[in-house]
Amino acid sequence: MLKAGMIPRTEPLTRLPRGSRSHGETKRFRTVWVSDVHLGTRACQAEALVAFLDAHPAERLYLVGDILDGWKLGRGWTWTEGQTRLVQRLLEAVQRGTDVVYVPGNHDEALRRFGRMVLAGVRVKQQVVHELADGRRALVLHGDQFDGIVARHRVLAAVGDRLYGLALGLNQIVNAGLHFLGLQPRSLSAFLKQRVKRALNYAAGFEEAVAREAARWGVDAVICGHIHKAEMRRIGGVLYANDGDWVESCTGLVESFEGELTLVAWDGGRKRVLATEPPARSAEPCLLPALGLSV
Ligand SMILES: [Mn+2]
Repeated sequence: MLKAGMIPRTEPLTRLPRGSRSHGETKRFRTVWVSDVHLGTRACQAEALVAFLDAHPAERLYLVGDILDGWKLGRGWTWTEGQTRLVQRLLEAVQRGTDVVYVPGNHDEALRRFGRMVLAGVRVKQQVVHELADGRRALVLHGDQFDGIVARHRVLAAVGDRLYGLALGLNQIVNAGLHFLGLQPRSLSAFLKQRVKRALNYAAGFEEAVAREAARWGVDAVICGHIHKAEMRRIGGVLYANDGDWVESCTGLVESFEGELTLVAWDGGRKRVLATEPPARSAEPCLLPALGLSV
């Protein structure tokens, strides 16, 4: 698990007016986050991402992991002109004064060895705390760190499924015992069924595990990728934002100069707003404690 001391604070960005100009380019956003591009695979939507970056020039660009798919190296490696163009576009962003930060994921984990290094002007960070324009702090990481936690839930779910069958039979015996002792009967099977149903939902398990970790850090938000499911919602008082992917959904997260986050999709060359920040009052309780599963 991550250690508190390992997460460095980013240098706060200088507050600049909306549409600030630097290096001859008007920066229309304070920050942009993209992840799961999977360069080197056939599914990579490189051209779409180039168009997205052209439409969203930012002061800072976070590449939130699985940008380059190292797992495909030497085996089914696919490279296209569009992918070369995307690499050029990223280097252009550096030249245009964008602070490009690369947070490696599991498919480009070799880059994790370059943590704290600067490669071609791109800063490599294991995970980082980004300070939003309004002062809120957001933990930025790829998210594969939570696979183990979610996998353990799946094992528990499988075990739970077996237990459920057993519980149906046990229930009658237990309740007969409770009745004998003059206590209220309880539905053990219903309790287990609820647990199993929830644990089987991988995405929800992942999202909640990430949000719980962020809450442990005392940050206001967490921004990740990895599961290729763009999402922005409040989980237990933490704003969970997943910037999605560039193999299917073509989605990214942007921050305005006021510090407002918006989840956008690049749909046939056009921008479509997927989600804006939910108000703090719509906070939903974190469901993991209700499961009683320790993480
Ligand atoms: Mn990943």
